[in-house]
Amino acid sequence: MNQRFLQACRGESVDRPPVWMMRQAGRYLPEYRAVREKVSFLELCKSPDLLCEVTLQPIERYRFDAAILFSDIMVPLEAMGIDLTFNPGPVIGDPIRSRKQVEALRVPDPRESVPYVLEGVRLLRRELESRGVPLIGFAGAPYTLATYLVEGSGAKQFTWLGRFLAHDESAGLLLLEKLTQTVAAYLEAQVDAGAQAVQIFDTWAGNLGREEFRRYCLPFVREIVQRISGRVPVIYFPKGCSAFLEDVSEAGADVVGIDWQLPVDECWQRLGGSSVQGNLHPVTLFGPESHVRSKTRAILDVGGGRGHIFNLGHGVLPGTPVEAVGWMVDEVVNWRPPWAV
Ligand code: 1CP
Repeated sequence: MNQRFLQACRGESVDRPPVWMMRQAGRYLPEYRAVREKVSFLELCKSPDLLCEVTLQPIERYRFDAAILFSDIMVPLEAMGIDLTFNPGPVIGDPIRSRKQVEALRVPDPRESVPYVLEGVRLLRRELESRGVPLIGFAGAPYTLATYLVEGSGAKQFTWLGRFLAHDESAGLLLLEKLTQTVAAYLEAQVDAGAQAVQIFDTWAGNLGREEFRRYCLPFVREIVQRISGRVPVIYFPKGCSAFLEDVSEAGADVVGIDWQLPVDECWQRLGGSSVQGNLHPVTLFGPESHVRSKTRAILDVGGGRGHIFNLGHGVLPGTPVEAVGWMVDEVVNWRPPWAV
């Protein structure tokens, strides 16, 4: 088993940083698009065999040090009583905008509501064992999930959620609490099924100011981290929050995912102790080979070594050239810390 990724999560020394890429399994790979021509996105997420196949695609193509389960952050919410479709992003049939709707939401048992995800995790562990690659499970953070449930689809300003929290904050907090219970049980079930680390995606946390982050993200994420972190490493990725990383560190995650706003070494200092994951700007991969390689090396030279997991600063973009991902991975796997040369 390649232990590099799990060791780096725990801040142990490694020969070189591990590398994987957020959204590594969909979007840019022709072999993914070939599967998607045959089935809808939700059908894919609900088929253990297909989700397993798609998870393995980037592992077959590149020397990634970890695989991430193929699913979507919205999948575990359907059984709360949500009418969920994808076009191509999540679309909610009856957006949650009243206390009554929040009260009607259920907190499902994942073993009953998403058996296909858990079966997919078990299948993947078997497949990945022979390849020596660990498996990362994931979920959305409560605030980010709430943006979709309240807005009804992807949005830019989150005006409905802001309005809801301003008019009836206690109902909004109850929604975040129900999402917290759903996500924690979902991640626990993934760990029971074999996930060796988990990542919590808080893609829209950066829409909040520090005080709102402390009120609407931090306590809920901290509760989820407390339930999982003793068992497997937890990565928390609150995108756009580098202005208040000291507050982010209070979530207690083993690893903090960072976007491209600050260099890795400065994030380490401000986080005080956790490992850091990131942070190549995804647009870099549209540049020529020399550009991709030098930007990758620049991050390794400030991060590198202990407590750094190489990744992009957000998900790989649709249309990213497949060769560019190869150049990036090649730089990481051949990099050695200066003290080892
Ligand atoms: O047609 C398709 O194939 C659907 C496109 C798609 C895919 C490939 C969606 C809809 N979700 C996914 C998979 C997915 N989503 C993964 C699997 C792993 C992988 O691609 O390697 C993961 C980890 C996610 C997580 C996710 N979904 C996030 C958090 C990460 C991030 O990128 O910020 C978010 C915000 C979503 C919501 C979502 N689902 C799909 C889309 C297009 C979106 C974004 C909608 C928006 O614009 O707000």
